[in-house]
Amino acid sequence: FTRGHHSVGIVGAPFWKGQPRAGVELGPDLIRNAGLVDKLKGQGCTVKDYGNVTFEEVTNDEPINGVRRPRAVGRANEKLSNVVARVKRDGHTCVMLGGDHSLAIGSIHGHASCRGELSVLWVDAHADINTPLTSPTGNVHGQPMSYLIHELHSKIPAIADFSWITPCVWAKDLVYIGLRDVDPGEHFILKNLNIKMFSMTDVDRLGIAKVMEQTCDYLFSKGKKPIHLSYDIDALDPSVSPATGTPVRGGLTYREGIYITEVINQTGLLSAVDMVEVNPKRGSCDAEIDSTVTAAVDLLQSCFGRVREGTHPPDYQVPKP
Ligand code: HAR
Ligand code: MN
Ligand code: MN
Repeated sequence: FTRGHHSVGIVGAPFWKGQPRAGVELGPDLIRNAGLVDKLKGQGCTVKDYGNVTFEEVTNDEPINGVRRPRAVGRANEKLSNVVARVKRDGHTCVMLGGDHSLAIGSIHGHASCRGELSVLWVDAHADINTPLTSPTGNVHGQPMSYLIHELHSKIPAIADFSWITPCVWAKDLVYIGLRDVDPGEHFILKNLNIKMFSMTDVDRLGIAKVMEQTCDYLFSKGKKPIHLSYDIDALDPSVSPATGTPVRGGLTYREGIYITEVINQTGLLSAVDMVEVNPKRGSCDAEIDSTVTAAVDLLQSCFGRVREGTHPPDYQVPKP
């Protein structure tokens, strides 16, 4: 096969407590049941499935500094961080199947603990960079980047079970694509820290090809580092991925979404991927759930070398009659 010989390690994180809507914990098994492992193997990848992380029940998890379910979220991410670090130590590109986007804390932290400085590409309708004190909701899935950015460390209050988190990403090494629902505190942070972002307005103006060219030029200008792709399925338009907790109109088309992953694959630097916020309970029929799950699988296939033009083995011969 000419599509690259990726070694992929899959970790399921069936966790929902970074947001209030049940069902997102079903994401990992739905994505697996759609054939992810066999599809990746079919395109030439070596795949090891590490199974699902198990998370402890936490009682008496009252908010701290407005943060909801802080102990459950903190402990779940600490555990995930350790599992992702193991997957990276084993030499795989790590695929973390969520679960809600609070899990990016553990996924990026674990990745960085093994690989050092990273480039982070965050594909999402939302910036997920509220601090506990700017968050309008207290939901940690709207906050993960704030805990990870060095420049925001002084703005983070003490929270039980978050003390293990050490910032590991510089603001200059983060790029957003797909933004269209950003809170005032988040917008201030993005501008104040001069964080590179391509909102949907930028996708409209430039087209996705120039967005990806500029994304790669920008990230490489800061030095070639392992790429952590954090893909929230709500980056895609709700007509493509309706089964998600906080859909926002006017998102990426299926083709734009796939193109992003094709270009990232081409860089050869992809080191970890999160695929989060698939929530079957938010779909209103099977077709909506299928469309969302299929999109997640297709995006992951493109991350690992699937190309739309097709391919053939190097020794292929057209059969003679
Ligand atoms: N910005 C809002 C908040 O902080 C909403 C975050 C929403 N959801 C996500 N994240 N799916 O990407 O609560
Ligand atoms: Mn998100
Ligand atoms: Mn989102």
